Amino acid sequence: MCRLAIFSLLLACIVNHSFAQRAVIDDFTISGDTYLTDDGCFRLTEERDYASGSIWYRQPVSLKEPFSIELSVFLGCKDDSGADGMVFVFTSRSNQTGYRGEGIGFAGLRPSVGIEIDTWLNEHLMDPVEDHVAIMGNGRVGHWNDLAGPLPIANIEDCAQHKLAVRWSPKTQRLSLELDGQEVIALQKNLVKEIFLGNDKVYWGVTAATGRYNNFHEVCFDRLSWLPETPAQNGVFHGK
Ligand SMILES: [Ca+2]
Ligand SMILES: [Ca+2]
Repeated sequence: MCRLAIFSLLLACIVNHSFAQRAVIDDFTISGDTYLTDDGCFRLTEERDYASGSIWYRQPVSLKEPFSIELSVFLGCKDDSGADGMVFVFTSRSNQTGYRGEGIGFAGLRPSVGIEIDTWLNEHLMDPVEDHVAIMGNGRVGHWNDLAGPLPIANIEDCAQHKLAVRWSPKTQRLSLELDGQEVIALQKNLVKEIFLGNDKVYWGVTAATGRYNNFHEVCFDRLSWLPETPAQNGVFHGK
């Protein structure tokens, strides 16, 4: 019975060219102020000024393959006075944290693509008043450099976990971010050629930072899936 189940699973994987995995803690490196919490998540910053942290998946992913990365994030409980946010990052060099404060641990990392969730208004960076998302290139956090966005989102410093899904399709060259099941921002770009100088192998990670104001920032890894290109087939292995 068990053998049959395993065989069926393997067959399903082969037929659908899809594979998903749950990571273990050892699959990640951590830097800065990050530590592992009792519930198996990573606390990137405490409610403390001028903190920063990041986690990085040890193995690179290939941008020649379609995949999705699913995470749960927590951006603190302070709406009015909470800062600064989190960034999901692809980069050629892993295990680094960029500038803290308004840099959200992403500023200065290059070559890179970052999808930010920004919770603090920095007027000189042309931040929207609302919490917002943007897709940024090469560690540049001023919105005049954005690859996509900025786009406002509902307050995310609500003391609750939120589901994130980052999806990449090499066929359509489309990178997207879903927040709680809704797509909130997307970009169509040849990332391998235009950002990573022809290198398709990139590391992914999540950074967070605080500055003169702070909040808790926490991330839990849910799954990494290599998916078929056709949307109709997606979701085969999305059940936990
Ligand atoms: Ca907010
Ligand atoms: Ca900001």
